Amino acid sequence: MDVDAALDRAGVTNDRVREFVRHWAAHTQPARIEVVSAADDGRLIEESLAAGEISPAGRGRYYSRSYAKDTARSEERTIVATSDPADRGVYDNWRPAAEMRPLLEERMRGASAGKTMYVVPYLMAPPGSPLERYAAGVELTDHRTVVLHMIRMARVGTQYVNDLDDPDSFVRGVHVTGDLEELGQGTDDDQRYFVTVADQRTILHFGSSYGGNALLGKIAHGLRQAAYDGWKSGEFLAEQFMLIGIVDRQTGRTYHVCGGFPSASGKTNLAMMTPPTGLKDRYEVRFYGDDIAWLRVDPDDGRIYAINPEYGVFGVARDTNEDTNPVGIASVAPGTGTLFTNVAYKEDTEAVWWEGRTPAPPDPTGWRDWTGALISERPADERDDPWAHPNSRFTTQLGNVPTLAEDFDDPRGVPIDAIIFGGRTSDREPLIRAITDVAEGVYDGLTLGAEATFAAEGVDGQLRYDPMSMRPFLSYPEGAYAEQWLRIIGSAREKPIFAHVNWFQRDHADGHYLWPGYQDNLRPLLWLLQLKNGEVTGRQTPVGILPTTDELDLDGMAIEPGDLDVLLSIDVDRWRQEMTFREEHLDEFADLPEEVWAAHRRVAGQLKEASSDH
Ligand code: SPV
Ligand code: MN
Repeated sequence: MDVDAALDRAGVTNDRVREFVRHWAAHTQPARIEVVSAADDGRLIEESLAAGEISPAGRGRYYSRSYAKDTARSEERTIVATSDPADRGVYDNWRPAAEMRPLLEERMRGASAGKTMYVVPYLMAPPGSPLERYAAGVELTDHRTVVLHMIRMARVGTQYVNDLDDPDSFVRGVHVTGDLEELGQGTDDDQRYFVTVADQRTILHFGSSYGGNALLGKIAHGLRQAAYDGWKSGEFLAEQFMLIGIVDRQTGRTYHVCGGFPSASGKTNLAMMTPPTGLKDRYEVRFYGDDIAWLRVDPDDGRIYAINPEYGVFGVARDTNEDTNPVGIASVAPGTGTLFTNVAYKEDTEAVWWEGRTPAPPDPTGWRDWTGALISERPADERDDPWAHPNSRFTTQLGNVPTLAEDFDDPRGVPIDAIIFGGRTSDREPLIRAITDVAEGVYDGLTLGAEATFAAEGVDGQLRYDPMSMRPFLSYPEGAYAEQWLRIIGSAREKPIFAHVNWFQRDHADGHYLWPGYQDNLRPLLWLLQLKNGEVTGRQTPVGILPTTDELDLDGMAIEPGDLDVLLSIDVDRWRQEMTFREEHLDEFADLPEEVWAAHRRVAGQLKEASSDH
C-alpha cells in the first residue's frame, strides 16, 4: 500500500491532510487507499453493485440493507470528549479526551485490514461562506456505501481541503466499521464508540455503518463539532433545524423560517411543504434544508443569516407518499441517484416500499422485508411486523428537490425572519404561539420536548425534553449553550420572531388529530409572519401570542369550529402542571443564564394569575 502515490494521484497538496491520512493508514492497516471526489460516484456505484453491496432500485436508484443490529444512531455510545472537565454538560456524555483517544485507537488498530480506506475530503457549507473555515473536513472510512452517502450529503472533492487559509483547519474524521457481528450492540459488552474529540477537532467513530454513526460530515461535524466551534469562536450556532423560504407573490416579499423538531417529528415534510389549495396562487414554499442550519449575525445588516451546510437529504422514508410529501416523492424519483436503506425490496421488479408509501401494502409475492426475509415465508408471529425498518431512509442530493430555492448555495445564507420549535404533543400545546422576547424564545426552545413513545421511557403527560431538538447533539454545557443563543440572537439588530408550533394535538374524546397538518401547516406560519409585520395583533396569553380565529387564513380548508377553538386556546391547568416539570428540567442545567430563569418565572407568574380558561 503506497499512501503517497494515492494522494499524489488525487492531487492532494495539503501536507497536513497527507500527514493525517498517513498516520491513520499506518494505524488501521487497510489494503488499499483511494481518495474520492463526487465525480467518482458512477464508478463507485458500479463497483458496489458488482460486489452486491447495493442493488438496483429501478433506473438510477439503489437499495441497501444494513446489518440488522445497526439501524440507527446510538445515543448512549455517543460521546463528546475534550481536555477540559468544565465542558461536561447534562446531555453531551462528556469524557476526558485522554481516556477516549486510547480506547478508540485500540479498537481501530489494524481494524481495516484487507479493506480499502476511502479518503473523503468534504465541505459542510456553500463554498465562499463566511463560516467556510469551520466547514472543511476529511473523513477516512473503510465502507464503500458510506462513501456513496457522503457524496450525496456533503460537497466532496480534493479542492475543499487543498486551498485552506490555514492548512490545519480541517476536521479529522476516522470511521472504522469493525466486525459488525461481533460488537455486542445494545448489550453490556457493547464495543461501539462514537466520539467527537471537540477540542482536537477530531471525530473517531467505531462500530457502525449507519447514518450519523458513519457519515461524519452530517451530525458529528455539522452539529456537534460545529456547535462547539461556534461556541469557542463566539461566531455562530449550529442547530438541528430545517430551513425554508416563503414567497408572497402578491407583495413580492420572501421570508425565511428555520426551526427545530425532535428527530423523526416531520421536519423533512415541513421543509418540503407545498401550499394548500386556496393559497397556491399567492404563496410558494422553497426548500433550503431539512436537518441542519448554521446561524450567524451578518455584520453588514445586523440580521441573522442561516446556511444549510449539507448537500443532500437523509430523510425518514416512513409515511412519505404523494399526499404527505409529494416533493419528497419527486426527490427520490427514477434517475435521481437516490439510495434507499432498510426499506422493503422486490428483486424482480427492483421496486421499493415502506409503511405509508401506499394505503395498503402491495401483494407480498416476491417482496422481502428490510432484513432480506421473504414476506411470504414469515412465521405467524411475525406476520404483522413492518416491512421496512421504522428508521429506514432515502438519501438524495438537494438538486433533486423540485422546490429547492434558487439561492440555496448563496455563501452569505438567507436572512431569518422566524425561528420555530415544535414537538409531538397530544394536548396543551396550541397550533402556534408566538414569542417576541428573545430570552423567552430561548427559554421556549430549551423546554422543547416530544411525548415519550414507550411507557417505560417516561411519565404520562410528561415530555422527553429535547432542548432546541439538540439533545443528542449537544457538545458543551447547557448553561453556556443558552448563553451563546442569547448572545448571538441578542446581538442581531433586527431580531427574528420565535414561535412554538404543534401539528399533533388530539381530541380528548376520540383521539382524532385536531389539525390536518402537512400543507395546512403553512397557514400558522403565514400568520406568524403577519404578526411580525404588524399586520395582525393576535391575542396575548400567558404563554405567548395566539392567532384569533379570524386572523388565521383558512381559505379552502374544512375544519370543525370546535376543533379550531381547542387549537387556539390554552389549557391553563395543564400548563401550570407543565411548569413544575419544566422547573425540574431546567434545574438540571448548571449556570443557566438569569434571563432564562426570569422568563420561566414570568410565564409561571402569568399562568398563576390567569383564569382557568384562556
Ligand atoms: C437524526 O436522527 O436526527 C438524523 C439521522 O438526522 S442521523 O444522521 O442518523 O442522525
Ligand atoms: Mn436529524
